[in-house]
This record gives sequence, C-alpha cells and structure tokens, in this order.
Amino acid sequence: MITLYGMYRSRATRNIWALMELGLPWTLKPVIQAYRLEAQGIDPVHPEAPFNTRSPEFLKLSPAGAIPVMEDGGLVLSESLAINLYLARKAGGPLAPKDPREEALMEQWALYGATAIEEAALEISFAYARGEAATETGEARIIAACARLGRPFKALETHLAAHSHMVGGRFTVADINMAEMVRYAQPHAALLAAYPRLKSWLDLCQSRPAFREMWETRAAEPA
Ligand SMILES: N[C@@H](CCC(=O)N[C@@H](CS)C(=O)NCC(=O)O)C(=O)O
Repeated sequence: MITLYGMYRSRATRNIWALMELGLPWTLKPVIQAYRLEAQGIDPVHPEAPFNTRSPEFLKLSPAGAIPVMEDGGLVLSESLAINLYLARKAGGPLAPKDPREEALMEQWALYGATAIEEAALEISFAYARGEAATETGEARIIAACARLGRPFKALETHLAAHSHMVGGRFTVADINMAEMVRYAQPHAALLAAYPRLKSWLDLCQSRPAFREMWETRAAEPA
C-alpha cells in the first residue's frame, strides 16, 4: 500500500490526481505545512502540534521538511514530480512511458515545468489566494510573474500546436505534472487567454473525472 504524506492544499494534489488515474491503492497521512500552523498562532514544534512539516518524525522521512512524501514498500520518495513519474512507471499502462524515449521526454517536461514555470506561476496563485491581486504590490508581482511566464507559455503553446498532449499523443503523467504547475497561473485569466492552445489543453486535463474528484476534496479541506 502506498502512503502519501501531505495535504490536498499542497503539491500533493498532483500525486493524488495521478494515484486516482492509475488506480493504485493508497492512503493519505495528513501532514500540514508548518507555515500554515504558524499563521494560526500554533508553534509547529510544540509536542502537541498537529503532525506537520517540522515534526521530528516527519523530518526523519523528509529532511527537507516539505510535502508531499511518498512511501512504498520501504522506498521513501520526495519531490512531487519524481513521485508521479515513479507511480506511472510502477502502474504501467497508457499514462506511463512506453519506452526510454517517452521516459526522457516526460522527465524533460517535468524539469522544464519545475525550473521555468512553477515558481512564477505560484507567485500568481499566492497573490490571488492572499487577496493581494488588486493591491499595488500584488499587481506588480503578477505583472512580473506574467513576464517570466511569457517564454515558457509560448513554448508550450508552440508544442501544443503540433501535439495533442505533452508526450506520446495521449494523456500521460507528463500532462498531470505540467497541468498542475500551469494551474497556479490560472487565477489570472488574462494570461492564459493569450495562449488558447495551452488553455484548451489545460481545460481538457481538468475535465477528467480524477481531477474533478481530487479538486472537490481539496475544496472541502480548510484553507
Ligand atoms: N519541489 C518540491 C516542493 C515541495 C514544497 O515546497 N512543498 C510545500 C507545500 S506545497 C511545503 O511542504 N512547505 C513546507 C513548509 O514551508 O513548511 C516538490 O515538488 O515536492
């Protein structure tokens, strides 16, 4: 049985989505981000604090103190994108790479998303989530993030002009990984409107029953 440590309101969403798509048996062990406890005035290292990213037991699993972490038969893996690539290889089937070439392309897109997209897209997500999007500072952050996303979003738009999906002409774990990073920019609708193929592909990914189920459960989790 696979154990996933994390919260729905974290990058664990991409692993939950993948686990649902792949039909692997799994269980969620809730681990909350320490900063969320601090925001509620709770000391994360207090012995009675909820299990969190600074709990000594969690740090034994993940010295980086970050969720998600996955455990499977003694294998402890962090990094959400690596976890998804592992899960797909473990399950096999259409979401998994069918040969080393697809495997390489899936790794390429995961690394591109992590290095060129995720951080800037998260700036947008945070600005909206914190209600700062309409403030002067928030607007400046969003404008800067959109500028950083211009080149990678154009690259994705160009890729999607010639390909229906990220890899292999079918929905795979590479789509889950990329869609979950691009999603962070979604609250700023004007940005995605400038990349119609990227928007259509994202809509298609998010129309999948597994995404919808994950998303509904996430919405029910306290912010
Ligand atoms: N690159 C890592 C990033 C992990 C990460 O930063 N996770 C956040 C939540 S999404 C976290 O655990 N933060 C913990 C904290 O700040 O206390 C991944 O993709 O798994």
